Amino acid sequence: MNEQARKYVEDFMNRLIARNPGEQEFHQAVREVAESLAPHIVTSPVLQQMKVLDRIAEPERVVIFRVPWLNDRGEIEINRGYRVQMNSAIGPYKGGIRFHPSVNLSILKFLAFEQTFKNALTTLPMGGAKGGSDFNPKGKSDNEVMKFCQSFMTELQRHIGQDTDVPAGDIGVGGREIGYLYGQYKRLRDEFTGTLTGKGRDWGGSPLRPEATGYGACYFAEEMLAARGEKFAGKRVCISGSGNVAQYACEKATQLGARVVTLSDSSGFIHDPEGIDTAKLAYVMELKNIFRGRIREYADRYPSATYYPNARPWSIPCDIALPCATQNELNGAEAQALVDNGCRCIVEGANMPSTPDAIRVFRQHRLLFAPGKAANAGGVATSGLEMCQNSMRLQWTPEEVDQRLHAIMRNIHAVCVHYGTRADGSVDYVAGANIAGFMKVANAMLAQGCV
Ligand code: NDP
Ligand code: 2IT
Repeated sequence: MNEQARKYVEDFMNRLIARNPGEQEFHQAVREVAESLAPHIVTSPVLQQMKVLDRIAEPERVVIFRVPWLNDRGEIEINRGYRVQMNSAIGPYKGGIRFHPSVNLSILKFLAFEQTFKNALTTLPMGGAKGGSDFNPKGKSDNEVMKFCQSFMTELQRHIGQDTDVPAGDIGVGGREIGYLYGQYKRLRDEFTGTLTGKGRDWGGSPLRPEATGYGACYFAEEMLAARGEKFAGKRVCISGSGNVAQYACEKATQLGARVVTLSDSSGFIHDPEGIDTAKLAYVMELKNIFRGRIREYADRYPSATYYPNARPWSIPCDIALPCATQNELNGAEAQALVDNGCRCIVEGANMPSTPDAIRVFRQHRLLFAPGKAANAGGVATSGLEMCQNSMRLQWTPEEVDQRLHAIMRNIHAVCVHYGTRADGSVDYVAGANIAGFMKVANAMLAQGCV
């Protein structure tokens, strides 16, 4: 980056931090994008005059609301609900809902900001949003989760709609929660429309939406490997998380001939050197999705595995790493350990799982590194396909959805290569994704004037 671009980033970030004090995750996500774009913005008078990046970093609307509900003991509990409607330049607001005790405005603004570029990369007409609550679903009964979802939707329903804002799942929000949220939406609005995605297959959901994020990340990894003449087959893979994204990343990597050796949750990780095959993954899905158990129990069931409490899986030697749990779950020292142990490819299933220090290490060593906004876009892309099927009042076959998902991931890879190829021929997928996503949103904003 030249001096002029560096100064642009620092001035821009100083303004952003002053306007949004204390929002560390939001600052982190915006800085990465600003660094990728600065060399282009400083040579473009129109992008500067029209303050496109300044406008993209300011949410169009943020709604914050009280969510009161009655627990099973009849006591009142109070949570805070949010919806960050970041950008609607290329389509209705679109993005997931997260239920986790760590949820705050900074985390949801970083997620909504990332979502804006990710959705642009899919080529489907979707703007960027994110929402959620500091509600903790762990240890809650089905009845309590339903009561909470109904109260949350009682307020959220005024702010969303099939042509306005279409939420979906994220951490702590899966098929069960989408069902309760949709039931209450339909009851209050008296309409059966595609206002939420991730619905059940029998009531408007798209085939393959549950699988799409994990599958898509593996399709993206396949493209990166192919560009270097390599394949998934025979590779050792470390995955973090054991939720929706991790489960289907594990399934697809295994189908492609790799051996997945780790999974984790916020309490620790399991290492199974023999590999987490189809039967073992079926056990994990039952454990996590039905019994809502902990990954520790895997090691009780399979003696080939060891459980490491309070630790993350990045010390285990692997060829490919797929962080699929949460933001900032892979730091600089862990990135160096991956490199030292021979890992050559990191594909982010989660949103912003690698810290800036970790990304510096990956770049320095010219590793194949795919940022979440490109690699995990298969989830929201398939949500876009669900919206399309809902509008047509039709349902495609799993094969047709898979074909479209695969084509979308291949196309995202191609545009990252187009915008991110360095002078030495290697690909900076971070710059590629940021520039390609930005161009589409920026051009729409320029056409639509000062709004
Ligand atoms: P789930 O709730 O299904 O699973 C989350 C997993 O990550 C669990 O294993 C959870 O462990 C672990 N985890 C959550 N928070 C933490 C934490 N603070 N520290 C360590 N582990 C943690 O969520 P998803 O699989 O849907 O989401 C995972 C990631 O993928 C998120 O970053 C999400 O934003 C991203 N993503 C999701 C998409 C989707 O379609 N669902 C699409 C694109 C990205 P525990 O049970 O202990 O909390
Ligand atoms: O981060 C994400 O892309 C998601 N949680 C999926 C959003 C969606 O609307 O499907």
